[in-house]
Amino acid sequence: MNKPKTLYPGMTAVHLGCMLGSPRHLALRRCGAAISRFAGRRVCSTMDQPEPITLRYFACQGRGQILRYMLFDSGRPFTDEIIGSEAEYNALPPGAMGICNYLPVYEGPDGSGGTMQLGQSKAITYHVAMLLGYTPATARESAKASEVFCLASEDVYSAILLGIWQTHMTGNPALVAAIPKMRQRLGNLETMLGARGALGASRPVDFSDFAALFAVDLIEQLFTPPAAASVLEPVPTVRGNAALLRQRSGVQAALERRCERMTGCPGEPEVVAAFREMEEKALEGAAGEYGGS
Ligand SMILES: N[C@@H](CCC(=O)N[C@@H](CS)C(=O)NCC(=O)O)C(=O)O
Repeated sequence: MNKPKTLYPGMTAVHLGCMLGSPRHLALRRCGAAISRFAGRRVCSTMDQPEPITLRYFACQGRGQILRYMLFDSGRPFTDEIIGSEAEYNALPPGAMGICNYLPVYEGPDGSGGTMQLGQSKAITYHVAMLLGYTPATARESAKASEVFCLASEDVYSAILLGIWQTHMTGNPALVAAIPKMRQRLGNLETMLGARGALGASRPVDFSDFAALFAVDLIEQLFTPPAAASVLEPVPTVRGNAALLRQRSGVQAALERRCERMTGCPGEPEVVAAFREMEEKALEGAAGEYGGS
């Protein structure tokens, strides 16, 4: 047997094999375009690709979801390459995971007439946003979009994704510990988005809006419906913007194809079920929590 490849500390390719996808992930899904198998990997691509773009990522939402939202929403032809099994992971050609040896990886135009490979989900977000017209026109607006993006990604959705991982790996209720600040963080998101103006009325969609949408997505997937409603009720701009984005055909295409798993954590269903037993306790701690991360 091959020696397992080390992935995260304390985690091996054997874990990866478990963490990658339920049978649903491994099935071919409709994507409103051509679906084919290429080099053993599941691939969805739109037709008539003038300049190919490939997004390569695992069969989970994780650090790929806002990229998928942007790419689908743009209508730009791209290949959504989903690595759905350990065998597919092991069959990746050298260099497919980029310089960081991580996914997601972007391959496509560099915006300067050439092509490039890019790793790191945030760097990919900034690049794809620039390429596809999701970067605000002024430096000020761009900075304000980054502010929203950083809050939504680091303080909301990465906290949830890492909480799921840590809970699985340590057996501690790390997810519960990540939740008390969610109301405060969503409140900050509400203030920031409110200050920028509601989508459609005063400004076009930019990359940060997809990050805010994904934050809402994760909260709705993680909590029971009443708890999600109680967290989202006080943030009408966040909810309203998410609802507007979900009406867009590209976002709907991305949602139709959305991976079932939030993370690739092998124990995610159990972690989430256990969390729901404790969600009330987690939310009780939500008042008056400041500082730290
Ligand atoms: N900071 C990186 C983190 C990427 C990352 O942790 N990727 C994980 C999957 S979500 C991965 O590729 N794990 C496989 C490995 O470490 O070999 C980013 O934001 O892109």
